[in-house]
Amino acid sequence: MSNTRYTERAQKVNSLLCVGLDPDFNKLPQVFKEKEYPQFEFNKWIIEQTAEYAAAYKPNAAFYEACGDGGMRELKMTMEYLQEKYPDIFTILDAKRGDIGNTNNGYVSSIFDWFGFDAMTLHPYMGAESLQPFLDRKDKISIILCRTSNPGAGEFQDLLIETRPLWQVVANDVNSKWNRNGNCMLVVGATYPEEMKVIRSLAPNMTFLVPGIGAQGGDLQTVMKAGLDASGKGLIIAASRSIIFADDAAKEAKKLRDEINSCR
Ligand code: NUP
Repeated sequence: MSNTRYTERAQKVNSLLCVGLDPDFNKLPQVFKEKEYPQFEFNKWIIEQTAEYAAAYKPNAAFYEACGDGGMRELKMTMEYLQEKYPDIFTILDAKRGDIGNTNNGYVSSIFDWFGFDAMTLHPYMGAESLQPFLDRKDKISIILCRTSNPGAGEFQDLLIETRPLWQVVANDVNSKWNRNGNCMLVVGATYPEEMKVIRSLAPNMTFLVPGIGAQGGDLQTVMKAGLDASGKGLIIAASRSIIFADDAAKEAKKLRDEINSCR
């Protein structure tokens, strides 16, 4: 099953940590800004420091798109570097894609095949029928937004559909209908642990990608209690800024990996 690439890596390094590669150009140390490939060189430096603690890496497309064609090239260089040096580390492109089916074929070709990512984030707004090109890829993972971490997440996600909020409908339907190939995961923000508890009960065996620890203030212990599955797994704990812009990225990654493990 496609899910196994994540679980095998998590097992191998005893870690549920995902380092977010969000190299906001303005925040890069000056030495990197002056290089020919600033975002790539920064990522390479971060990867070298954090790889032993990382089960996954998650670049967010926005920070690369913001740098134009150079950014896209450096995202590709980052992927080539990971594939060559750390082929067993799970890779997620955070881009929250989703369009009509025919157009989604383009995203599949680009993100899964050309870049070679193992997984990408998708929004469910256009329905399972539209996402079929992603869901049909048994060798890749579709990570569906369920309960996002942002303060205004509830504007639509809390709207009631008969008696249940939309985020519960998404959790339920992805678990029971969309996941026929066993290749779906859910995005569940660390800032909403009560909702996470409910989502775990609706989708007991599904893996959650959990952003919101670190810069967004999610509480790790509460999240781990709410989200772990029955086997003490089922979570990908993602942190970007709090690791990559720390004074010592290796120390910060190790600390978070250890804190996660002490809650398992
Ligand atoms: O609900 C979400 N919240 C969120 O922060 C879904 C996401 N994909 N993200 C992404 O996770 C966000 O765009 C960023 O790439 C990362 C969180 O970064 P940080 O707050 O750890 O720096």
